Amino acid sequence: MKRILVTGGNGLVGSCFNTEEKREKYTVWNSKYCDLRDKTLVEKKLKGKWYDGIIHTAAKVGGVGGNMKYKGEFFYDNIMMNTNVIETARKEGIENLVVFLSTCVFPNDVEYPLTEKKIHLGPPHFSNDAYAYAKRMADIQIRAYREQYGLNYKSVIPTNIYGINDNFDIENGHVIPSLIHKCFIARETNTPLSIWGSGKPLREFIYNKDVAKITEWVLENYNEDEPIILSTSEEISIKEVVDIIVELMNFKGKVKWDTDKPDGQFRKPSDNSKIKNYLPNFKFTPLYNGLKGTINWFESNYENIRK
Ligand code: NAP
Ligand code: GFB
Repeated sequence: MKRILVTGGNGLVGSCFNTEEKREKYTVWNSKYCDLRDKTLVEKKLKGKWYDGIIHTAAKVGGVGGNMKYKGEFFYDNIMMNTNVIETARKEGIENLVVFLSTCVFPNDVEYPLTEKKIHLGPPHFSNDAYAYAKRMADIQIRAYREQYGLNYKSVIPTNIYGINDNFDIENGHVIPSLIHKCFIARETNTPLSIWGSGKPLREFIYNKDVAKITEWVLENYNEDEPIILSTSEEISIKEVVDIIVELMNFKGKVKWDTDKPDGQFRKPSDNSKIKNYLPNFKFTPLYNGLKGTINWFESNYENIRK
């Protein structure tokens, strides 16, 4: 494919395509260029533009705190953006498209590990149900468009993603960017580092650049009705993540656990055998190395980061 459109070009995943060396092949949109909730605007911006494919990363995204506080926006913004982009791409005759779901869309009460076939087998966890159902509808729209129009539209299901260009918003962001930002402030102000919850929940983290590389492959090579999980299938506790961040940021102060804050879902272990079968030699970035790179980038770009 020669010309690919990427939405959410300023985001954690989209920014991986927003680089000098990728400029020739990838066109990136951000929310200032086109508010994807506005169908007329999406149609106007895409009219007559030819792309071999679209990587649709744009979304209303946040951690457990943001998801619980802004359920209405997480539902409306995501269902409008996905519906508009998928339908307008169809009308413009664009044959290949990837949308992003998330492992939090899976049912909360289902036999583990999570596999692609289990996506609609029950209600998601209450802490992110609005976001999860909006995302599930993108999977339904994708399958419907494959069936009626024969389009090579598909979806990927990443686990928790982290890396440079993340959103370091302490209240509404995800755990890794929030902890890096809070640890920085605690170190600079000699105050305790406050962690949400018990530290017992387990998560699987995947580096944003790995997600981007695999998504490039999915757009150009994967053609199945079923979505595909993007995961290292390596679970780690929040406590262990805190220990690594504290070590890498050389924080010597007190760490305190704020159990009034939500633990969210206890775990969401995923089976990555499908993507591993397709890409048996893919080397996932080890969490320790990814965190080290993200923290160095955070410290040297603090003034200009999203926070
Ligand atoms: P992100 O960093 O928050 O980036 C999302 C981008 O979407 C933002 O840069 C924003 O653009 C754009 N956007 C938001 N509202 C928009 C609107 N109304 N119109 C146009 N653009 C809009 O998100 P991410 O972490 O890269 O996530 C990428 C995809 O992966 C999303 O679909 C997300 O649901 C999914 N996902 C994320 C995670 C995770 O842990 N981060 C895990 C699983 C799945 P501006 O910056 O220009 O406003
Ligand atoms: O990343 P996070 O907000 O998302 O939280 P989820 C992960 C875990 O980190 C939870 C703990 O157990 C939190 O209690 N945690 C500890 C913290 N300290 C903090 C902190 O300072 N900030 C945050 N945010 N967490 C999200 C879904 O769930 O996963 C989204 O709500 C999305 O929709 C995302 O799917 C990938 O993993 O709990």
